[in-house]
Amino acid sequence: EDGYDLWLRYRALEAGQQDRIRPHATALVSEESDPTIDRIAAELGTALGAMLGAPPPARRDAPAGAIVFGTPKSPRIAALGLPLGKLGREGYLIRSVAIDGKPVTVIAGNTSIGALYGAFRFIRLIQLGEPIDRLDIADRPRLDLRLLNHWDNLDRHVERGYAGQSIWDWQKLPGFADPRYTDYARANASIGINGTVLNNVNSNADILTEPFLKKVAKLADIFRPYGIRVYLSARFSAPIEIGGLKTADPLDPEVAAWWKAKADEIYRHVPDFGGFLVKANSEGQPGPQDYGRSHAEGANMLAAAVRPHGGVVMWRAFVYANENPDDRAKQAYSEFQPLDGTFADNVIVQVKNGPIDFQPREPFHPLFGAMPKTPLMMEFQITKEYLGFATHLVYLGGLWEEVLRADTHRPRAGTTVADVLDTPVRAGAPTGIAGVANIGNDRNWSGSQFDQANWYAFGRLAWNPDESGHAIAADWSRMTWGDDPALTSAITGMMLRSHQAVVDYMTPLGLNHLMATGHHYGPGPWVDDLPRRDWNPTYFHDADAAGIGFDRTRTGSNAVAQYAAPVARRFGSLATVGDDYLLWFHHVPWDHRMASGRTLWDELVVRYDRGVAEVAAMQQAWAALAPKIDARRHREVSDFLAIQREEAKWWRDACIAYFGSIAKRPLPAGHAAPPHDLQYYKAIRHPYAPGN
Ligand code: BDP
Repeated sequence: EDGYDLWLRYRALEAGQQDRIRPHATALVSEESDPTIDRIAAELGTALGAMLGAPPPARRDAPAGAIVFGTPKSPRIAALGLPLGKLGREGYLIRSVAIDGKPVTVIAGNTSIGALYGAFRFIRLIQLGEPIDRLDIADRPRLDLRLLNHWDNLDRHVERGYAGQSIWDWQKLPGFADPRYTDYARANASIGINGTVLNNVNSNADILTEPFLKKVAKLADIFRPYGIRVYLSARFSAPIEIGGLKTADPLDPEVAAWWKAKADEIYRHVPDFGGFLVKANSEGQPGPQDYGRSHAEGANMLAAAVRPHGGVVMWRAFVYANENPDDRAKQAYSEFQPLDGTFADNVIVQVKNGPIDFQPREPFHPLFGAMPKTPLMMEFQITKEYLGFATHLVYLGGLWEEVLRADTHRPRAGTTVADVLDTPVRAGAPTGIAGVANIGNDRNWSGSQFDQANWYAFGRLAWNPDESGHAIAADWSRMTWGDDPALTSAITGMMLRSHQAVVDYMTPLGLNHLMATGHHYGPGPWVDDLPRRDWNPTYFHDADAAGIGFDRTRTGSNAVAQYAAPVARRFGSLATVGDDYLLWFHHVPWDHRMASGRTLWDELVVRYDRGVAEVAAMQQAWAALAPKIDARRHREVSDFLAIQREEAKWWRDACIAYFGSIAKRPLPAGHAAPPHDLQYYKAIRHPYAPGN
């Protein structure tokens, strides 16, 4: 096995289980015909065929044990009078019912897409060994837009991508459509993803030209039956680059007219095009501020272009412009919060989970809850840009759960980030979540077997942000590695500890942004020579002889004030901030007494060692699973864990060597000095890091 099958692995069930399922899978029955219904029939056929030994036959009548699927357009389903009213366009119902006195299972939605999601859920029940004889399940997604963001360039290089090249083979499209596009759509539909932004936010305007739109249309045609819409990252200066205009000023009528015509053209190719994602005035990208206009003026102009077609504009709040703000963490809030209420109603502001940039751990972004009149969507990063790339085993379900459950106290205590996301700001306002994809053309899709779990978990949390990261990990493990309780408990154990492990061996206690120059991979906490202050790790950790940490309290940048008062008080006080965000918000003396009773310096060392030890524990746990796992995948993971261990050690040694040179305190008893001096770690040059 090479991992290509993902969680849709559909291995034969053991005989007893097959015997239990077969009486409830005697036939596949549908009275409708549309491309999605065809896909449901195919998926149920493939899955049940593989798990039971033979696919149930398609039949027009509904014999006992049939699986009847579709919408109320099917007379049989309509006659059941199912309570589909509250399930919306994408919800489904799975029920054990009687038709003409015969027991059957009905999988129904208001649309065939709803039924498709129901079918994937039904398959999952069987994969997980759940009983299927007395089913009564009703479910619908909590968020409207559940999107992947591909940071894929048109030359197939993937920014921050660690799984090979882009899966979009633009050169061969539209003439040749890799069958893999269909498997991509199946996998996404199985977890409820309903949209995909095909190209990088650092966008190339060429994607909006006719030849590329034909390629985009081909992908859209493949994805449509799976309920997946395509979106594109739009380059704000496209009217100049491909339109021959002299300006991209959003208030210039010619510019607005150009975008309107461009949108009309896109919709001629892709009638259900989802809309644009825009990175503007950030990291050198063009934007409305180039013309003295606001983010809202830029977004609204684009929104007007797609509005007649029902499209949206997702305008990113990740602004990291070429000025030197007093605190980088404050910039998005400072620029966007005052614009609340000024965005058109088909604009959604897309906010990263934390205020800096996908660090191993960040407090939740202060914009969540602070723009009550503006739809905000979450941007998570599935690709592990700052978490060891594909080789480090880090399960992100826990990190995301932590963010989604954080209490914003806006407007009141108990309003979590998830609540902010899934409560429309007015009737009909869009809600959503995006994940920066970790998918490439590697056979295993994600660059590592375990990174598939992050794609999977993202989809499950996008469907229901209240799901538990633990439960999702267990489901994934059972479908990916085999349904054996000992295996599941060992694997989920590794996954659940893995996030804290990477935090500990890279950036413990609220530290962040410590990587060396040119990549986001290895350690470089000493780096202080980059032209912008807020590019340097020394800016982020601010270590000196007295202590370490970025003072974001009132005595410092006062970034805490961007949070609701109770949150600001908690983060702003040394007594209540807790270990996780300590050095994010405070500059703390090296001898500060921690909750553990240790000094801060000792605790830092203990954390670094704990992180490395956790990786060693994962290696051991994994080694013990060899008899239960196919050789190829087992070896791949073993090798990756060995790389992770070495690199965790590298992070630990380099950071302790450097911070020790500033703290000038002895290592706590039982903790070894780094094997080399600081110069050695400073001299390490990483020859090649993918995805930059
Ligand atoms: C940073 C990445 C950079 C992205 C940027 C973004 O390093 O490659 O372009 O975020 O989100 O994390 O726009």
